[in-house]
Amino acid sequence: MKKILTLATIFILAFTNIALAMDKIVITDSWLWVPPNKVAGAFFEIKNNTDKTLNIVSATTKGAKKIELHNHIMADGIMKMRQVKAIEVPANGSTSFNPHGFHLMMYRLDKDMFAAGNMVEVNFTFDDQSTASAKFHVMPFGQPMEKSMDHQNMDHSKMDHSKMDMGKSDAKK
Ligand SMILES: [Cu+2]
Repeated sequence: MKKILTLATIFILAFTNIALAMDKIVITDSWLWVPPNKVAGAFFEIKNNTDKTLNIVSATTKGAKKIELHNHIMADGIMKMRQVKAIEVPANGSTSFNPHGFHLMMYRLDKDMFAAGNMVEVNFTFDDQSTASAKFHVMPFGQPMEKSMDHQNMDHSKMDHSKMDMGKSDAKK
């Protein structure tokens, strides 16, 4: 009996070690592009393998003087960009950064480092002081999401298509 218990203990310890060996934070599909306005937008998936909610509170990279955390929100039918102080990555969950939602904005870029085809390393800091880093692939602007709107347009244009769709198309027939 004692032997069985010992074996069980060894098993539990082995599993614990596997769990500890797994990265707390995993960042995938990380890419960025530099629209004509010279402010880069960066996008990725981030997975939190811990039992605690983590909040991204800052990001830095060589070659950009400043990185802001942004979100896109709909206000009165218009898509607007907002700087946010932190972005949550739920416990044992993930958060998606994409051109239509959360994203990083990088300002005052080193043109050479941000040339298409390069890799740019970004370092993240979380609210528990832990850090993570990932390499971001610099894509040519307009790819791979040719149909997505660039930041400049999103910032200023009135995206009130939702209003147009609400019954008015029938009235015009
Ligand atoms: Cu933005």
